[in-house]
Amino acid sequence: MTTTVAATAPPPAAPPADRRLRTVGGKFYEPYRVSVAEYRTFREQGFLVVRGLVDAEDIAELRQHTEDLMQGRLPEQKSNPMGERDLSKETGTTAQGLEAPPEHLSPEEKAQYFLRIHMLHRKLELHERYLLHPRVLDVLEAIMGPDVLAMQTMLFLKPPGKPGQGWHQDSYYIPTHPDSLCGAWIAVDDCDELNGAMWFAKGSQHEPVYPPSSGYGYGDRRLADIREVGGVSHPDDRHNDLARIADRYDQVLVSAKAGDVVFFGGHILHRSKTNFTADRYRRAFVSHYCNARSFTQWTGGPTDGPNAGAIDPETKMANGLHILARGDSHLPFAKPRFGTNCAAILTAEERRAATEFAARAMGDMDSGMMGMEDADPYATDDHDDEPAANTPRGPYSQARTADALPADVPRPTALITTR
Ligand SMILES: O=C(O)CCC(=O)C(=O)O
Repeated sequence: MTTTVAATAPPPAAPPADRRLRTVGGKFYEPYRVSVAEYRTFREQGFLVVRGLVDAEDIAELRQHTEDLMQGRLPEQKSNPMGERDLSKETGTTAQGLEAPPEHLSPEEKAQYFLRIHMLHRKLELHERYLLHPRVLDVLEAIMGPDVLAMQTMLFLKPPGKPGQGWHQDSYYIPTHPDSLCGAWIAVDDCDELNGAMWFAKGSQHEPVYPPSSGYGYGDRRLADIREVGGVSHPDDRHNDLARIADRYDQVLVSAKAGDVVFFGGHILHRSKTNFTADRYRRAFVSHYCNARSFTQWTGGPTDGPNAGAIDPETKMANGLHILARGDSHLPFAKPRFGTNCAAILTAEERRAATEFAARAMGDMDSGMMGMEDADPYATDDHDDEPAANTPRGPYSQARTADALPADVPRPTALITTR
């Protein structure tokens, strides 16, 4: 008797890294390409609004999630009942944990128990997925990347009547060196002046970060005449010293539709006000990122449990706690706990392939170019999209790899690869 052994099918080829990074939760996300105008807007005014970046299906998922969370319906909330509180004593920065509001309350009262919850991407798969949303990362990659480290998440529920957060700068709370912090604020509800949309002091991104006169906070203390500030984030301008600095700038209200995303750097002064409506929520999913080549000692929470050992004992570097979202880094980084596709799940080779930018060869010191030699000696138009019609195009510009050069052309010591 002969036994036929079925040949084992080879495992399916892994999809190319680019496609894998764009597929999150089984859904493929079309790339978003930032324009030059958007890049300039981000630099000039300190923030950028990208309309409709997150689609309606994702917003519906986020909204349903916030409703379940406010009603205490998530399985993760069940074992953590919240105590009764005097809600009138709470400020715009009072944060809750992953707790269930007291059972006996009405649905409206339960919702009033929440203003904001931080760092749920370390506990809930859904939050990790929105922290690593491919289209949000597309924008970050272009404006502050290309190497992007995902550090923090906050879910703002802000039901009717709840206070906003007064003037502040985000790098005061989350310092990175070099300072490259950037926030991405996803509107889950439409928002305007009445329900507490964000305000920005347009142009204040050029201000240093003002350090605290006491308590938690960081700032540019090396500047000779920097002022220490009190009351940062206090919603009443009379008690918030940053209000005097914000008053030097145009203060711009950023109304948004659900799915719009607001990007803002760590120095820009911004605030939100009370939700003055009786019946509209102002929910937002907010994440903070830095360039993955920046060093940070900011941990974002307890450093025990799964985080133990991620902090460098000598330098106190905490990069190893934060997720590499795009690109690569020579510094440590974490993998996503729930396995969301992002740069951290790629192999080192795949990451490197995506981050080889350009090469310049060390050339002849007598050439008058200080030892630097253009990899493509014929390249004369490194700014224009289209070269002028009469621009000489040499063999180096036409052949994109050294192998493709005609045999009689001298090989350059290095060739810029254009992808
Ligand atoms: O959404 C808000 O009300 C404030 C958000 C904010 O200031 C921030 O994310 O830094």
